[in-house]
Amino acid sequence: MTAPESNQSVESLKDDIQRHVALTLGSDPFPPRKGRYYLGLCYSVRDRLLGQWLETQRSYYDSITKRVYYMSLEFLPGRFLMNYIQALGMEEECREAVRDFGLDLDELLEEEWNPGLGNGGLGRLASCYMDSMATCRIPGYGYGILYDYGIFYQTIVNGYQHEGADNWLRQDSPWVLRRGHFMFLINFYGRSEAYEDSAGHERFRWVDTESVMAMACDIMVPGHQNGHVTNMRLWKAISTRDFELEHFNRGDYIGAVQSKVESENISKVLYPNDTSPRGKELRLRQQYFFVAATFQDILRRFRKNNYSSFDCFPDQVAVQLNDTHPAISIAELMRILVDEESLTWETAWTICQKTFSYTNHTVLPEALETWSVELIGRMLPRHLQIIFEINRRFLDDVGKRFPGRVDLLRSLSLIAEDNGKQVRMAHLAIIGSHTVNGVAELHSKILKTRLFKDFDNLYPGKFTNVTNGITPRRWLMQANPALSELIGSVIGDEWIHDLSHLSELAAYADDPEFQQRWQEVRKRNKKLLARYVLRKLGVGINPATLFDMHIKRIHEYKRQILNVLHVITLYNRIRSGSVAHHVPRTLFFAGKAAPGYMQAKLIIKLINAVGQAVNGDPAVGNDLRVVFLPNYCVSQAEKLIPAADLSEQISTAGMEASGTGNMKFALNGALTIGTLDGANIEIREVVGEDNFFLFGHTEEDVHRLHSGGYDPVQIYESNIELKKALDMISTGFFSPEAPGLFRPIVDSLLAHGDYYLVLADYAKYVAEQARVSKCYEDPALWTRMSILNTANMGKFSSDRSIMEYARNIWKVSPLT
Ligand code: GPV
Repeated sequence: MTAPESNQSVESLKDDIQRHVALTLGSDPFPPRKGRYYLGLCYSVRDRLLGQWLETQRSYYDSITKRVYYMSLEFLPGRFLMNYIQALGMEEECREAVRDFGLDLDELLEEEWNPGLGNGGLGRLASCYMDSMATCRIPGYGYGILYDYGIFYQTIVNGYQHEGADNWLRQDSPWVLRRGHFMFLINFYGRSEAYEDSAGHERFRWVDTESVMAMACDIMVPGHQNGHVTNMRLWKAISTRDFELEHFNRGDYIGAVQSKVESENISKVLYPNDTSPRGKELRLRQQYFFVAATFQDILRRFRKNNYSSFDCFPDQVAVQLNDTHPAISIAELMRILVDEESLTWETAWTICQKTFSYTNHTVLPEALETWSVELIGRMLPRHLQIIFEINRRFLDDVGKRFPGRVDLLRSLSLIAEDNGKQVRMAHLAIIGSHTVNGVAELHSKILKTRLFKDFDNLYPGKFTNVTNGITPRRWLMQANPALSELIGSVIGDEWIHDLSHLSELAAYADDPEFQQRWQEVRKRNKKLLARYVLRKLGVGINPATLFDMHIKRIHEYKRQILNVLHVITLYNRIRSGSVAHHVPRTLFFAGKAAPGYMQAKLIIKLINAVGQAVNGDPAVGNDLRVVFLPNYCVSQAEKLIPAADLSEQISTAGMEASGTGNMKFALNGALTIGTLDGANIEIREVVGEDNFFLFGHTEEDVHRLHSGGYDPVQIYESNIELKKALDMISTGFFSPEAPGLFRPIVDSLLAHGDYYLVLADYAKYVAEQARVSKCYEDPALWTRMSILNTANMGKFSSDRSIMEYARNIWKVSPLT
């Protein structure tokens, strides 16, 4: 772009911003105020994207192409403004425009609230995939719920987690386009009624229902500088008029308003579901609400193309179930096809199986969804009938193929009998889909060989793997501008579209000049973070120390406790002077605990208590610092990750399905200390054994230890440093005001069998951490390892993942 043109575009952007401040917001543009001008900029950027969005949506219709429906109850998109600006390639223009008003773009960006419509990895993955679908021009949509309240806002009070309401829509978001004219009726409760059709066949209809409307709210997801803008459609619950009239007729005004409010509760709040929200009626209502609305939208589009038959439905529609949260879709599509479209059961079932595919994200038994037969029967009576019929035909088939195998029938059945009758949603998703995938190689292997072994035998080839990925746009270009620029200066910018280009950096791994520039960037990022921590917590940290980060949901299987035991061990070594010299470290923890998960909340308190003891001990000085950053979210991750030296990925082997934070760190040049779990294994494979700090029992070891013979007490008795650390926790060293406070943590490790094998991995972990420190003392070595991590992370672009889904599962190709 020539200079005069660019001046022109800056001037017209400035005009637009002021016009929006005055005419959209109704505010006086003078003097320029940050909050108003932030919004003025949002609307101006939005204007520039809307045309592309309309055009993309129109091109889907024009080309009558197969489309992907990515159904997810969670999305964590992070802030939109910079994402849109960079997608449009107008960063410099925006910087200049706001600078002319005496404002700073980076400060304006901080005005945006994070849409916290997800819990963690699963929701963030969905957003990385939306980004890649748009960038790879895969025709499709994201579908979900527009929660009024996202994941709770976390504060730390006296070391404890406090949950606050995240009313993110308090100020209208400029990004949410409400489609007030676009509503679908959603039914619940009532009963299934049998009747005879004109041909004398028994049919069913769902009657006497209560209903609510689903209103479409759209958010644009742009591809990177390619003019393609994908739609994310989130449903909001709106009460129906009928519902009100019924009350009004009885003269019950307050009752009318109350029932209106209650029906709108469906989209009120995201479930913080790390310990699963088993049996929560509202959660099942959310699932069906979003499924029923989405399918009405899918069918509306399908009908628009005037198809003569439903046989070609699977040639037009691919539905990806993001975990089992949308699995009731399978019963819903069967209901539509059989009850409303009058297809035979067999035809309908074939269509279903060709339409759906299912991604499993966990093997932890407590996180596998089940719904009681009683609840489904009450809320979705016709769906329960359909689920029973699916099960009857399925078990019939299994019985014929494996006569006499009652054990097999019991293990495969959609209905579990052991704990009151429960519908196993994973089983429904497996048999209703053509493909089931895990999210990393090890995880997919565990699905096939352990969790769903019998299903794999029954349906060879149905189970497959798609290793997760992350978008390099947000997680490198946007989060780490300094490193992006350095990379660009030696290998160009192709990596933004094709991350495999990063491999060209390997040639510079030993180049002293490049190493120095690499270190300068990392140092700069660490200083920026130190400033942020000082601002947020009032705690000073030293950027020259090793930044060691453990940031993710707080959960026992992620083993924050193992990290804490290492910190206490270092602390004891420093205090006793038993190490001649120590590599100074700053430990960063961040993450939320599910509000009902007491052990996880106690772990947060312990981290803070240890931090308080360590940070306040003059004997420690700068050598060890512990900070817990409250309210971990996408934007905070973007600040932390580019400043990390060490990434903690220390879950019990076999328990972390994939992990995606692990990828973000390695992409930004942090080194990983990790177990052979989830995607760690594949990261280590590509970055090289020498550039990865490995420790701990393998998945097979874990399986063996769980089968019997593991004795954590014996390990405790025989390891002096470990015993000392645990004794300090259990005797109140970190909680003098309440000495027994942390007993439950120590009990879980000693008295209750240490299910997550913390003690089993402690010694190896501490030893590997010593190797980390040693490497860190050799800057040339460390920098080389860091460069090689970034250089070899090409595989973990979500573009690669999305193209695998597109080719192997969805059978769709990019629009040209
Ligand atoms: I199931 N995951 C999540 O964040 N929430 C869930 O409810 C379930 C899974 C996570 C896994 O724990 C991660 O290992 C994985 O990387 C992520 O999903 C994306 O696949």
